[in-house]
Amino acid sequence: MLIVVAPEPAPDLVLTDRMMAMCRMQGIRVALLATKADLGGALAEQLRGEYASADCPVLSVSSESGEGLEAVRALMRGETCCLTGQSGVGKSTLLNRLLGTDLETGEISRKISRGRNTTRKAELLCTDDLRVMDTAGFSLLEFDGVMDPVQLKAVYPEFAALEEQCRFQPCYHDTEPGCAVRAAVKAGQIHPKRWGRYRALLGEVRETWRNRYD
Ligand SMILES: Nc1nc2c(ncn2[C@@H]2O[C@H](COP(=O)(O)OP(=O)(O)OP(=O)(O)O)[C@@H](O)[C@H]2O)c(=O)[nH]1
Ligand SMILES: [Mg+2]
Ligand SMILES: [Zn+2]
Repeated sequence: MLIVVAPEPAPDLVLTDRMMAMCRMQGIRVALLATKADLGGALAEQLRGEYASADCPVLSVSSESGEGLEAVRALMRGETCCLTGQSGVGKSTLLNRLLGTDLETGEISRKISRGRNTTRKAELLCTDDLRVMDTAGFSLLEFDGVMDPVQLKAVYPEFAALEEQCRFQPCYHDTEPGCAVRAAVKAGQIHPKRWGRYRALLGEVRETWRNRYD
């Protein structure tokens, strides 16, 4: 799964982390594509910082200037891939550049700085060396169904090596005393924003779990 993020529309990394978690629960490998790099390189740099220990490649690419296209192609070759991400980040534009297709693309609404949901269906496109699906963008995404809260931390690779040092087992790496993950955040080994988003998602999963019999 190639999760596409752009400087515009404004990135919502909670959506990114939710998608990443959902993919990993299904055994799907993920990469982050920081696109529209022609608008500036700050986003790719930010993502490289926040996802440094998240076990996913971060690629910087621009469909406008052509920067990074070959690296994306190399990553995709020999795999069946899917592009996902907020509406308007440039998924269809990127595929047009990579495959020479003529998928419909759409302007971003100036007023609300959001995509217009131009792509409305998922379509698998194949060339000699690429198999890739374009999908409809979104601005909202929910976990489907009830999940035991301990399942969430299992899809954060940055926690794996630390876990057995936590004082409590199982530890949710939230507010527990003696949590090795929180210590790693304090020590700068895990990015505080990535951990903060994990805690937000954990809160949500717990809430659904608590109300599972309602
Ligand atoms: N500057 C710049 N603009 C881009 C780039 N890629 C796409 N865009 C613009 O971003 C807008 C949205 O592009 P789309 O390809 O339609 O975005 P999408 O992700 O497919 O959107 P949905 O189909 O709605 O999910 C268009 O106006 C594109 O021209 C890029 O690399 N640089
Ligand atoms: Mg599209
Ligand atoms: Zn912990």
